[in-house]
Amino acid sequence: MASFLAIAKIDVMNAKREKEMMKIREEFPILDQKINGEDLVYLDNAASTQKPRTVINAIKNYYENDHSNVHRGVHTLSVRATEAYERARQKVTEFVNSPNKHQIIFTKGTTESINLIASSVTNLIEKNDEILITAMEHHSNIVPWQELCKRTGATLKVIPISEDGDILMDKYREMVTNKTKLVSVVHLSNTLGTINPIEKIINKAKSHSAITVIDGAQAAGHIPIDVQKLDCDFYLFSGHKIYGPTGIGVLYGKEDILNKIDPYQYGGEMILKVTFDETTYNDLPHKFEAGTPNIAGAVGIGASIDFINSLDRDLCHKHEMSLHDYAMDKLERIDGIRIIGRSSNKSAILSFVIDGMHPHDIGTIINQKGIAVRTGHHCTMPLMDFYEIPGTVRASFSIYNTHSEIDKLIDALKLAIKMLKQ
Ligand code: C6P
Repeated sequence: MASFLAIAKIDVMNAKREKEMMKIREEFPILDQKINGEDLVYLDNAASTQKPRTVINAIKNYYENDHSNVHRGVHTLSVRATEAYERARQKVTEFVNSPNKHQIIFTKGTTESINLIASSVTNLIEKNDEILITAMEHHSNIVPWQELCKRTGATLKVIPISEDGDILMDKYREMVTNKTKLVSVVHLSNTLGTINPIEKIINKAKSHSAITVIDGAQAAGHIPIDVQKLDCDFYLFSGHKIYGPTGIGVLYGKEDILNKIDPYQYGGEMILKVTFDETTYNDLPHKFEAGTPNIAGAVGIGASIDFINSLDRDLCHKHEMSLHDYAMDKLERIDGIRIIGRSSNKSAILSFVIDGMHPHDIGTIINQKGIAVRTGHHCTMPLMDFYEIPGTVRASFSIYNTHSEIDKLIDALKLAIKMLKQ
């Protein structure tokens, strides 16, 4: 057991760090409000993070001063909008260390990015091929592959996980064969918090020439991403989980495969020449961006990347993990609590169930105390089946949360348990 002095030292370190982080909290206007007469405690960051003033202002400024359509007009506003849109693409390029900016495609979000790939690779998948995913995937990394398998006759295979919530790597290695055509894995599980060993997963898949897809929806805001180092074929994430707006997402792809696969949607912008007889497609990235894009969303994601780049990411990580560990320690002292997801390589996501109590009831009661958590299956129903539970309560922490907010969460949970036991 840690000595009293050691604990006191950790507390001082946490307090010092938290003081730094509180300057950042002031940048998030939404957090300063009451819910049901209580201070808002926002612990639903894995669903969507809140937005700093710089992101809100960038979007406002764009609409107030620069808005027009992109890549179409020769007039000044169209040129400005195009420059703003392409500047955002450049920021994303650097954020993930893509070799160049035409490998960055703007989408609606992670879900659309995966659907795009699953639709566009159809011509590369054949009957008897196998597609591998893990047991902890979000529905958006399951259903598009099921549909692809229906279209092509390929088989979807699921890599099993341990009770703690880690991928069983030995099983994975056995499952990769010459039949494996594509491996799609979540980088950081939205339900368990597990950070998967994607480097090893990608390497193994590549040894059998399988296409690799990494769902970075939860990871991109927490883990620095280097797609060249990872050497994956595709990496994807959503703006709204990295302090940016909703309705904008990113698909990074390797150039050769992006050139090989079919467009996802057809129409304006994605063409070079159209006649009634035939159409030739535009170059990357426009081949995959049919129609007027979410220009303000791109400006917003660009501003969110600037915001992340302004942070001390190591400090942020330590702060989030200190909140996680503090909450875990307090939760484990509550009778009847079962933590779902105990990987030794975790992020600041904490899922749990309480004996005999439905997660929705707990979520509803603690909302009365101003506390926002997510309850339910978190779009990972097969994972819920694996743990034989209907859902979990999930608290997910961000840079602007505080240790005293965790105390409020614990007090509210104790109240909920008391009420639900009556
Ligand atoms: N998870 C959550 O509360 P979209 O909705 O397209 O931005 O992201 C989908 C998605 C894909 N993969 C993972 C790992 C995710 O966590 C999510 C979104 C949210 O956990 C909403 S269900």
